[in-house]
Amino acid sequence: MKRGQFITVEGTEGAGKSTAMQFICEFLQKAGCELVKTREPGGTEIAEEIRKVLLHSTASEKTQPVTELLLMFAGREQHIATLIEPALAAGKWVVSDRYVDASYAYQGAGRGIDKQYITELDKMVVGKYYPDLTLLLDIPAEVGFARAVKRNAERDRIEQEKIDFFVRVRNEYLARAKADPARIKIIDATLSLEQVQNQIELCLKEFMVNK
Ligand code: Z5A
Repeated sequence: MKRGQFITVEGTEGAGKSTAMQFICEFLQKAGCELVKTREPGGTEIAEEIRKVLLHSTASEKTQPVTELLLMFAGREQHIATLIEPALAAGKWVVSDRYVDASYAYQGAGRGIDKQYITELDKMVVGKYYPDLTLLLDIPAEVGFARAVKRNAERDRIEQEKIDFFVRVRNEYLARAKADPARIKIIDATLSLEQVQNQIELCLKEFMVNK
């Protein structure tokens, strides 16, 4: 059985990931791919429980940055073993709304945790389950913020961070894309929805030609 392909979608707040996820999944399904749509934090029953602690805890104490990092990787371990690995082995395509790049961006650059610790967890938990393609929806923090405010949804614990936090997150995402241009494709998310979708479609077509 030919192994499936693993695609992740990343970006800062208000970049339009949810909208892009829908477009990507519809495009791949039309192309005949058998698909599993998932997300992080979350994706499996236990990982979704961890997500609740991470994003919507009502505890009065502060979540420590390292606690946040370890919970992200705990959920990821569960996600890989229970969903990602079996789906890929069965020849399915997995599309995840966020994955390991987010830990470098948010916990590394955002929270200031030493990259070396993240790299160690990455080796231990992710190992060979690296995405084949990552679409990075890139938008300046203030533009993304304005969109997110307009959307007017309830903001989770991480979304309540200040703008500087999201500037650091964006810069780390861009640095990672620069370091690994074969895997991480930058999508200009400031453009109209149609233009964003055109860029995504081009990347997907190019990716599929080589698969
Ligand atoms: N996190 C972490 O810290 N470490 C990790 O390792 C992982 C995650 C895996 C939850 O993520 C949090 O987890 C996240 C990072 C952290 N915290 N933050 N911030 P999430 O993915 O569940 O939550 P989110 O970041 O808020 O994503 P979202 O809900 O998918 O929002 P979005 O990217 O902003 O997407 P959207 O809802 O599609 O778009 C926002 C608005 O813009 C909406 O009104 C759209 O209609 C509009 N939109 C979309 N595209 C366009 C264009 N092209 N033009 C104009 N308007 C547009």
